[in-house]
Amino acid sequence: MSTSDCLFCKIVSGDVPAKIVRETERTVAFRDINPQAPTHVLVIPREHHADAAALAAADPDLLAEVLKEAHGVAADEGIADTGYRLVFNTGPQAGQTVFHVHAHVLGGRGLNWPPG
Ligand code: DGP
Repeated sequence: MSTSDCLFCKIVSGDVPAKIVRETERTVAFRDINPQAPTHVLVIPREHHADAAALAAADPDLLAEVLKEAHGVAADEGIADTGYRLVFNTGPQAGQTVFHVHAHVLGGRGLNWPPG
């Protein structure tokens, strides 16, 4: 998929609105449109990479920054101490629907394991 067709690239550019909660020069964090928990925030790199594997191969420092920002979101949301879950759905069978890498930050309620 080219970046012009990518929903999350459009959120980065401001062409699609989103509730942004945190930003750095290289990342954006915004609330999921269909929240699965009281806190459900997506953290993405501004640059387009299809999934976590592609980002790890292309720019591991940027993947580390996405993770750092995910922990920052948890702290901002007040769930860092109680616990939260970070998820990178990677590929269709794992439920990935948007092919611009994103970390889900989920918390604010008890989370079951294993996931569905
Ligand atoms: P995944 O299934 O892992 O690819 O997660 C994609 C997530 O993106 C899903 O939880 C719903 C969210 N999402 C889809 N479209 C939009 C949108 O237009 N705005 C926002 N904020 N989130 C979206």
